[in-house]
Amino acid sequence: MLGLVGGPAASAGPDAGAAGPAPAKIVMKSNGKRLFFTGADEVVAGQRLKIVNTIKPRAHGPHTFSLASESVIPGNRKEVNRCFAPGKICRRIALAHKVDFDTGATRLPVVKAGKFGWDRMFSNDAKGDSWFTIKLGATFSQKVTAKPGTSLSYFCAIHPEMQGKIDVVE
Ligand SMILES: [Cu+2]
Repeated sequence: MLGLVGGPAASAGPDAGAAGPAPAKIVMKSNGKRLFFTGADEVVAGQRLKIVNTIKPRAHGPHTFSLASESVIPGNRKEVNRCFAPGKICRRIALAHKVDFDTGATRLPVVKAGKFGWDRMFSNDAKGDSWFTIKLGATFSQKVTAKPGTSLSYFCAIHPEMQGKIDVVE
């Protein structure tokens, strides 16, 4: 929807330190028209959370997996359509990733906020943890460092209708 198609594949995230239990997994998927996240809705604190991009970039361009508080994630069509306006959350996330708006490429595929790992959601006044991907089959995995009891909401800043939530448990 934004013309952020093409550009080099800058999104191959590291999947290092694969010791320990299998990571929880969230997959970016397409069923033709609809784009969505599917996968784990629960993760143990300290477990790894892996994001997988299975959507062909030629049709839909890049995606982000961006932790963001529910209050800033677009809740209706109007908010989705305005998400890239100056100061709005989609633009803020793209800027945090240093996305080149002409090519759709980024020099910063991983935005880190808070502690190491998945723990910080974008809010009205702070950055959150986010991964940018433009390559089919790309994955990114890191530890969930948010406290048990936290509910991490997330969405795609390129297709804000892609949304989900994962609960961090003991
Ligand atoms: Cu997307």
